Amino acid sequence: MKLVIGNKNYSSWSLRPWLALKVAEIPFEEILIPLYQADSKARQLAFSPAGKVPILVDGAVTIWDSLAILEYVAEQYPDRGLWPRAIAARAHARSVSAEMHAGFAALRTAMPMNCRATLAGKGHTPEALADIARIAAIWGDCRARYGNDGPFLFGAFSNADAFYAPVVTRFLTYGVALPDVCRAYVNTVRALPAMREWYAAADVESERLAHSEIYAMM
Ligand SMILES: N[C@@H](CCC(=O)N[C@@H](CS)C(=O)NCC(=O)O)C(=O)O
Repeated sequence: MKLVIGNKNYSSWSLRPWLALKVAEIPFEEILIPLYQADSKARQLAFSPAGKVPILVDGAVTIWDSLAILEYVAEQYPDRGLWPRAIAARAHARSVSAEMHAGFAALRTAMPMNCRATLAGKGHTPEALADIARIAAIWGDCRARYGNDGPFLFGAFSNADAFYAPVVTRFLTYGVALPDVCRAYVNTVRALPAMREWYAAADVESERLAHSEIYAMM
């Protein structure tokens, strides 16, 4: 399988399938196309007519949306437990993942993913804080229900954690105050070896994307 992704520092959608594949120990070839360069769109379009990353290519099959990719990988590797095994927990995990996939626009706008930056206090708009409160409620509910089974949202690592991993990076970058249970969850995700690998690669990327660096001094 080939996974086409964008800049590790900035591409929140790319982090989701990359992290799930790494944690599930599913081998893949990474193809990184830096975003918003002169040739980026043409290079993305060579893999998918949607022209966005991430894109998973598995032989003749191409999947070009993070949620669709994670569904595909979970079906191809059912033994990896990428969705919880119990039907009620699985439905819950899909609900919180879909809520992330389709929502939290205010958080995304005010706090673009920027792994290597330290922007404590920036982007704390009322709308972003409302999104953060909802995410804290989701995480708190998951940890209360499934915490006995492990340190992730549904106990063991699942696609739901992959979906919220970019939010974890945002909370760290923008110094978001969180209840203890959410702070512990942030630390758990950040400490994953795969997350450390992603951050280390983001640190040494040279591109600076103006549309993500919204708090940079002009
Ligand atoms: N809904 C898509 C969103 C994909 C997306 O917006 N990707 C961004 C990067 S994080 C992108 O490719 N932007 C480059 C462009 O639009 O040219 C998914 O879940 O994969």
